[in-house]
Amino acid sequence: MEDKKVIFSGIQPTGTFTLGNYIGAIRNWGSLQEEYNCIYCVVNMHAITVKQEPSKLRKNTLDAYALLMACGIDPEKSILFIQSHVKTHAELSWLLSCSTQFGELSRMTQFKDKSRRHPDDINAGLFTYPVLMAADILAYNADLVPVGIDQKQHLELARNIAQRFNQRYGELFTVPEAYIPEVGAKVMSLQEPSKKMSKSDENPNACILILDDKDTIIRKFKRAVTDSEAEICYREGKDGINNLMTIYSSVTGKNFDEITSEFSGKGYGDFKLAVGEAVADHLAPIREKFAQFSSDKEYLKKCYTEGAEKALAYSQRIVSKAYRKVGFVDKK
Ligand code: ATP
Ligand code: LTN
Repeated sequence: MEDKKVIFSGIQPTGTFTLGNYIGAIRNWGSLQEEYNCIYCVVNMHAITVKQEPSKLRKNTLDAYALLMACGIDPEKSILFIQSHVKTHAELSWLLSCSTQFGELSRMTQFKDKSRRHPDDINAGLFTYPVLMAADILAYNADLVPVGIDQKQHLELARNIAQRFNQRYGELFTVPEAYIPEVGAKVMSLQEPSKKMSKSDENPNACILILDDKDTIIRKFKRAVTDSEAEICYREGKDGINNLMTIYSSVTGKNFDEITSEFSGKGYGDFKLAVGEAVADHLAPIREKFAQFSSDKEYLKKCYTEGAEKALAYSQRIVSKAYRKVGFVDKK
């Protein structure tokens, strides 16, 4: 690959992607492809840290792959693959887990949240999840990691692990930086705008899925929780409206002042309808491309097989060096 900076990111195949996933992360992935060497991964190994039905996980993984292609990730330009196809991730994860402290992992807010939500299955994988994420990133010596703000803490941990390993065994890993969008780093639930929009929300009106049709999108926005004022402006305490403004800004490119003047004198009903239409129009081409990619199973298979080969070759060089550095005996 050419001598450009390296980008790595991943997404879990835990369901259809939400507008939050799209605005906070995936949308940027496509636009970075020209300027960087991009490596993107469907992280199905992370997904099994919470209970998954095997047949559903298989389908969700392939759908996630096709959906990333529909969102503009081109397997000719980027390395696009499925995590479980590339063994170096699990191998490096073990090495890095021995350079990660129990105390560090105990402080991770995602672990605390997910343990609270799944009290009957607080498994070791859920606890060491961030180590596997660090392995994903460090195995490619990635410079930048485009994610939503909720992943910042995991990224800080990946940086600490890289630095600790380098100090202990000698320079090897690039210390990665988070790449977080200025607007839309955290899209909130449409029903409880103090909580992030999440695929796993039980209330279907809380999140927009990127494959929702136009009527569904508009209906969900019409029901979005706002406030009792009638003023469309970005201000502390107006969580619902702030969220709608963020979404509208992300899909139209307009800034908050422009949005406020566009809707001055208009009511929340008009604004919600405009946001719904703008989002639906923005997502329509993705739905069409998804239908096309997901029906061509052979092409999909060719893409993920080649992606995995490239990812393995790339990461193997770095992981072999890590094996040598810790003192593992060479095989040949
Ligand atoms: P789950 O609900 O299953 O935990 P999730 O919706 O949080 O999943 P992930 O696969 O964990 O999705 O995240 C994929 C990417 O989307 C990450 O970079 C994450 O930061 C980003 N992301 C997730 N939710 C949001 C959101 N509401 N706003 C902005 N970015 C988000
Ligand atoms: N933890 C991330 C998904 C993820 C990831 C990664 C993101 C797994 N490995 C490597 C960036 C880089 C999440 O839940 N969003």
